[in-house]
Amino acid sequence: MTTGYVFHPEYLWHDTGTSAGVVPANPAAGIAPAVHIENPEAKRRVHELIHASGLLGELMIIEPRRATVAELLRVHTEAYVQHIKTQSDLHGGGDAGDGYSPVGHGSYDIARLAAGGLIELVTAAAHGDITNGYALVRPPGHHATADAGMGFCLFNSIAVAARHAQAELGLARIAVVDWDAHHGNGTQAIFYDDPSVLTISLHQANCFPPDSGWTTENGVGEGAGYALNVPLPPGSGHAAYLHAMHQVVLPALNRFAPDLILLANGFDAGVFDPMARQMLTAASYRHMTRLLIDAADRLCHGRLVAAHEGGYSPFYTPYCALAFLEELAATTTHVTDPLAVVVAGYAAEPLTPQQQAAIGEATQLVSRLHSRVTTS
Ligand code: 3YP
Ligand code: ZN
Repeated sequence: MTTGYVFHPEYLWHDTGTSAGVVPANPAAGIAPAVHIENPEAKRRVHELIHASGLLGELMIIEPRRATVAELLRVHTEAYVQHIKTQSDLHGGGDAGDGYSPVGHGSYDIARLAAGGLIELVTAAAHGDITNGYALVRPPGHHATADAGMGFCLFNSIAVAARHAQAELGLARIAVVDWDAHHGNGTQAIFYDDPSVLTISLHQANCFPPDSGWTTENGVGEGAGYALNVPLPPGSGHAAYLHAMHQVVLPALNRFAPDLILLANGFDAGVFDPMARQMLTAASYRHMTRLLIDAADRLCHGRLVAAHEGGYSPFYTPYCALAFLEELAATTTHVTDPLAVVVAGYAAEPLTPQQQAAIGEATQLVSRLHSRVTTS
């Protein structure tokens, strides 16, 4: 059992500039320059903790490379790839599309290094060099559609890696689990009519993008049934997410029987995160990870490959990520969640009827998935 790890200093050099959290600075409108919420700090601290805890020494380092244009074009349009390059070539940088997604000077190459890092990780998993792995990348990707960047995302690294796995690595059926606090709308849209890629997103209902990620979004054409959404009420935490894992994610994975599980691994459903109002703890992430690992062991030789997405609390994201990665590597370090005592009360919140109803609606849809598992 070997766990792969992808990281590169350039991931921290993706420059999101002086936005006031989310919106571009605009003195005339009274918006003073500040720091964009998707800045290197939280992820730098994740990497440092992986190193300082000793965990790094137990991982197989996988060197990223830049995804080629041909690899990006399996997912994105030529015009969109060119748009990101053009914005990236500007000295002051530009935006990927929605005004919230800065493209720093040079970020085109860094976004290609993020997508290529995930390609390399999936390749190592397919070849059996690693069992599972984690790519600590920036910029994130799960909101990016074929022809538009949004929500801080430039290229959809998970989608690029999924298409690469199908085209080059003989992995035909791919499940994408997305537990970032926001809807994985880009990944969903890219595979919406495709039954070979199952997308499952757990997220805060009607958060970002607005009016996106409802249970009724279930796939179209051949892909009908192969997009699943669990829009959880704001304030959902340990009990709701674990219930959703047991009632929706695991049964859907069992029926779909993937050759590979990709994880859009956002830690912004953590209780201290500024960009959502969910209440997961490091222990919640550990527990959810355990469940996915068990599913991957049962279904696809343990092949579970994660890409970092959101997670904006510099002081809590690192402990959620460490719990996740310890679990992936089937080990522990001397570092424990320093806030465990503080968050214990949140974790004990019981499932509410609203959460149960939301999860129940998604559970109904799991039975629409054609089951490939033959009962013997
Ligand atoms: C993008 C603009 C407002 C909310 C924000 C969400 C980014 C994110 O973490 N997506 O997963
Ligand atoms: Zn997010």
